[in-house]
Amino acid sequence: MSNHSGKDVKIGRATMPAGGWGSLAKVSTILLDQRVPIKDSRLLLKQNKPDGYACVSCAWAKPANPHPFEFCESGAKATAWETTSKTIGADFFERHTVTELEAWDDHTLEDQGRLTVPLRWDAASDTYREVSWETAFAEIGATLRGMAREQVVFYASGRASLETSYMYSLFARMYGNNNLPDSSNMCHESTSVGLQKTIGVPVGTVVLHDFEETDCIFFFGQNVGVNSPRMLHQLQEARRRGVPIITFNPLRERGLVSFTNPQSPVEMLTGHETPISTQYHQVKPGGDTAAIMGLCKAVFDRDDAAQRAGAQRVLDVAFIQEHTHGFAEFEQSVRACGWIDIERESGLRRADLEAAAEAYCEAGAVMGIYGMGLTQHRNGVQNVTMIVNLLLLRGNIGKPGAGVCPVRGHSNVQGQRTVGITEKPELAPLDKLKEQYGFEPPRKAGMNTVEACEAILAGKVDAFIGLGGNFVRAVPERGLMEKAWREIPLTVQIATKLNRNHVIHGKASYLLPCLGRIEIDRQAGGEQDVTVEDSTGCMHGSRGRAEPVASTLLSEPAIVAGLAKATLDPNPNVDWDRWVGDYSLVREAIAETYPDIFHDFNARMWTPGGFRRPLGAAHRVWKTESGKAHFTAPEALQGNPDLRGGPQTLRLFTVRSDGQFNTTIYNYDDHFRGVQGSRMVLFMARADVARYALREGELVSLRTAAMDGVERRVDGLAVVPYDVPEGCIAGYYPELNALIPLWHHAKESKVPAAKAIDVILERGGRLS
Ligand SMILES: Nc1nc2c(c(=O)[nH]1)N[C@H]1C(S)=C(S)[C@@H](COP(=O)(O)OP(=O)(O)OC[C@H]3O[C@@H](n4cnc5c(=O)[nH]c(N)nc54)[C@H](O)[C@@H]3O)O[C@H]1N2
Ligand SMILES: Nc1nc2c(c(=O)[nH]1)N[C@H]1C(S)=C(S)[C@@H](COP(=O)(O)OP(=O)(O)OC[C@H]3O[C@@H](n4cnc5c(=O)[nH]c(N)nc54)[C@H](O)[C@@H]3O)O[C@H]1N2
Ligand SMILES: [Mo]
Repeated sequence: MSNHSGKDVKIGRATMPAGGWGSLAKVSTILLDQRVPIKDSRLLLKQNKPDGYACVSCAWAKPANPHPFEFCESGAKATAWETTSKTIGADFFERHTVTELEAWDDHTLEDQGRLTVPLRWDAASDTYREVSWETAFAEIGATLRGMAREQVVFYASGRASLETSYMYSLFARMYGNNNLPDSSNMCHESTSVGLQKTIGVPVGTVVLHDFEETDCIFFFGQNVGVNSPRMLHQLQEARRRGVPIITFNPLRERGLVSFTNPQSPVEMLTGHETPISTQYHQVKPGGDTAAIMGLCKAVFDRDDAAQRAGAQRVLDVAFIQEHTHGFAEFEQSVRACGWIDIERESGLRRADLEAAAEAYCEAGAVMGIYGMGLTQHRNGVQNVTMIVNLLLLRGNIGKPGAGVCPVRGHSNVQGQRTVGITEKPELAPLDKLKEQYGFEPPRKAGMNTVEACEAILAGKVDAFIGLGGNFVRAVPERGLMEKAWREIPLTVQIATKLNRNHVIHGKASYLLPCLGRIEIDRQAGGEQDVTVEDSTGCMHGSRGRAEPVASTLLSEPAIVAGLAKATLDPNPNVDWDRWVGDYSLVREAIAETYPDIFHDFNARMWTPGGFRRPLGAAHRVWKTESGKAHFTAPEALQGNPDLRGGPQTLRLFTVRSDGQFNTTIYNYDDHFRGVQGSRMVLFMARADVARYALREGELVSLRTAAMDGVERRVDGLAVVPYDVPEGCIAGYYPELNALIPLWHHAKESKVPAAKAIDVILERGGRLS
């Protein structure tokens, strides 16, 4: 099996804008590769439509009046990947031992197709063997019943519906713990913490309509062309109105530079491109706090000048007075911060930051959009609170066209948190659950992702249940984690496709294959619909449209119910079977637990554009400690306070390509960055390539610059000269996760700091 090491790499020029014919060609290739039946390729017309299914790719908002083709290259790939006609059953696993499968790469594992039968690992033959659903549930239930309640982890990956997620979190709490880590612990937890404490909501305040009224967009560390391409429609429309888009990103991302709308025949034929970013600032990884300090400093300078000239103030003084707290301290910290420090830590020049601040000050309504480039840092929460600071200076929260817009990842990751998948007991309505179901919910804090990893390393996790995802591949500290994983007494994975976390498994291991959201879900009460929450806090119905790939699959609610019934003592207030027969009953239960958000859930779930959850901050009602929006003075400007190597270190940040969805690797190409045939590459500034006397395509190794006695290295990376700042290199997640120490995470949110890892480069890299 090829390991697709850096030696196979072809480096070309990335000539296509985002969208465009290149994207369309990729869509048809993947439909063919995955042998998607013709009738199912028409499914794409049902994606993100009022009577269709919610795309299984990203969480971007779904408009009330969708485009005729409300899908993008990424969504089409995700659909093809799920509705593939390739399947693997018991015979596949008889032919391949698990040890053999471990040598297969991520792409090859998933490319085998959909899992179709429940499987249990058999130690004697080292193979997965088919078991009946009844046996699987009974055995897992019996084992869980005998375990220490606080040593079982219930992970969720962000895709499962609101209905499944509600049932899953109830299962965990009835079992006896709050160990409900979620992929958002590796993703936007910095947002949930940072926004909650500053503006009193854990999610963004922008809705689609705001794009029509905004005057200026600040865009930090999010790669829209690859990771949320449908948002390009809103950005393109804003650009047409002359709205400046000011981007901060160390890497010149093709999709942030220009866009061709694949849904516009004229643009496709003429090759017309809309330039997306009007200013592009190549900030140093981890330098955003410093950059935003610079922006704020320039805003204060302009306000000072206005006051001297007797002109209108630049700060929104009335808003600051009425609505905010902590302004004086913040102002002081900005004024005390010198441009020399700002320039050094951000890697940007004062004049450039002043130009960005000018656009900010001239705009009536400004949005701050951001992604993993801000959250996955030691100071990830601070980066988020810095965006809030910038917006508050001119009253840019709680008015049309303005606000904060974190771009979420998985298609229901935000919703899973909303309906109870959280390790933080204070965020779950425990008293309400007690009253509704008559049990004593656990009050002790559960484990988040990093804490679950720590407990696994310490041998303190007895069982790990995964509702989707590829945990061991997605987390940091690969070397130690893979070793410790094999010692977990029981691992259970509810999944659609075979992945690394199935072949690296616990001492007892089960794979439970489920229906995907695109598939028709038939239950006792007829065909069932589900719901999801998008990135803008809007809830949508979703109806499966494709024939299930196998009749042996169970739905996610049915699997969660099966596990719960086999594990828990019967509770007269929870009828798992009735819920599985009719998901509208689960929605009624959700509405009873969360009446403010979900009242009349069944009646409202098909509202075009979704129904919006109430968000105080969007109306300037601040549910914070002080009842006001909080300015927060930053603790430090440095992006990487405790992983600072010497001058010989490079700062690595990990990114995604258009050929992947997280650990799902569709192919080895990155057509936006012009790389073909390999993901084992390092994007490096030309000046650094010269400084190290390297050749394009030469293989090198990376070693983490941490003095903690753990050897972390990755070999066989091909050098690709690229437009990144000097001293910084970029490479792919998940291949480079072996380099991230587990303790290298955001301070308050514990999101692994995957965007700034100080490493040492060694020449003559071995092939891995
Ligand atoms: N096709 C596709 N779509 C996806 C996914 C996928 O893998 N493939 N994943 C989904 C998920 S779960 C998520 S969370 C989202 C992720 O979507 P994004 O938030 O876009 O995540 P990344 O691709 O990891 O990186 C984001 C960008 O941050 C930049 N960056 C890195 N470090 C810094 C920094 O210090 N400062 C700034 N300002 N920028 C920086 C990188 O160059 C990159 O362009 O996408 C979702 N959608
Ligand atoms: N270095 C580095 N590490 C990172 C990141 C980074 O940017 N850099 N990003 C982090 C982020 S933002 C995230 S969200 C995590 C992602 O971490 P995870 O969410 O754990 O990983 P995924 O790769 O999305 O999971 C893919 C698997 O989910 C299963 N699956 C797919 N669809 C379904 C479904 O409908 N139901 C069920 N039950 N299973 C399904 C399939 O078996 C597939 O193999 O990784 C994090 N890790
Ligand atoms: Mo994510």
